[in-house]
Amino acid sequence: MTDTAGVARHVNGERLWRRLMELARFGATAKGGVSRLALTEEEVAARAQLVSWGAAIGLEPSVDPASNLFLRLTGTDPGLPPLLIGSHTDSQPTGGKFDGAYGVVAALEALEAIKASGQKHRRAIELVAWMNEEGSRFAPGMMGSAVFTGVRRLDEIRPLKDKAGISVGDALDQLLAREAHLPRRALGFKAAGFVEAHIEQGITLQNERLTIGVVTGIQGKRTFRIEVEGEESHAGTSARADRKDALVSAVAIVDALQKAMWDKEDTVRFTIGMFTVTPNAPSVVPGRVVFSVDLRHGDPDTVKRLGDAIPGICEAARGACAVQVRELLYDVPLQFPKSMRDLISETAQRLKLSHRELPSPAGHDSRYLHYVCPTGMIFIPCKDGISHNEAEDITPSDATAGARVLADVALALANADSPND
Ligand code: HGY
Ligand code: MN
Ligand code: MN
Repeated sequence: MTDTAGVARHVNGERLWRRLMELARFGATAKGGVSRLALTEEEVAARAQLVSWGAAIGLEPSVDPASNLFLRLTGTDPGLPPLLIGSHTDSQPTGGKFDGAYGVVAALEALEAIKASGQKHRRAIELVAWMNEEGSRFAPGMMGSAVFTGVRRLDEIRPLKDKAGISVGDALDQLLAREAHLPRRALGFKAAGFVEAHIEQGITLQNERLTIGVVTGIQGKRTFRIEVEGEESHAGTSARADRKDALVSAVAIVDALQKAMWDKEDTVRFTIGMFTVTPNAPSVVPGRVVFSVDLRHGDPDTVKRLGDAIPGICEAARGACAVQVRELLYDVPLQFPKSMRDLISETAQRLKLSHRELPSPAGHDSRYLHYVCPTGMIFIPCKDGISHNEAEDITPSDATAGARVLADVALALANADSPND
């Protein structure tokens, strides 16, 4: 095993924190968060900043047809599949400064530390910023990593539209035109492995006063779009008996779903986060309601049972309206390989950082990379477990600790064999 002890000490916590704060400027909100939706001007600017930081340390940029961005630190054997480290730069509309951004900036810091250490590594190590992890502007999320790993096809996602009717394809073409100066990369090259550093987005590490989370896996997730079709009519003249009120039906469906998904152990994660009423006018009986369903659980049978029940529940509660249920995503629970978990645990141990294994209730691009290469995740605490919220916060020391573990793990993997060699 390569002696990587010397790498972590080259991680520069002040530089890491400064870059995190600088990246947070792109899409900064008044409340201290970020709104940096996928494929927007804000994200183009954030990516340009990453490329500029990378250029200063000799990282070679490239971008694939899904606009996944790569910054490459070459190794002594360029023929080997590279190790990938990174996360995402897009955020929720009222997101925090660290969800995704921490993993990308920590990866940059790890590359800079590895280079500064002078330690040799056989395979290239590439920072990656995946396209549209959050799935907020364009649903479903994790589009860039899904296309990179073959879980989805690019021609399947290009027609999908945001609320303004802009397609992924048009937004992609615009961003890629702005990055015409960056070398192009084929879609879906072989990777030796993937490691993602991320904030926990939960409260376990804070409660147990621990610094590093060794992620065991990711819970299952199913997302749906529910469309309720009624009939617009005059609020003053149409009788209740004659109405096809899409809002009344949607509320009945939501109530029935909430009741069906309720569990006394409070382990089912059921969320209706998006809810649009059309025409959304005070004196018009709503003709159409569209809302999202996000269902998650750690047990595969529960995810199957509850998700499969959704269409029937909607049909039974629709009242005078019609209802259409579209499933957008069905991801089963997964466990990361023990070899990756052990490497992260041993590294945290050697760096004398308190740590424990724990699952990820939140979704990550690591899910799809897990399907094609050995994958692991490193968590750091986030204040009170708050995330997908402008108040999201971490400490500089935890941020530095996570980057130190990432740097050592990356160097070790860059000198290890991979099943993809
Ligand atoms: O929704 C998720 O779990 C991720 O944070 N996008
Ligand atoms: Mn994230
Ligand atoms: Mn997120």
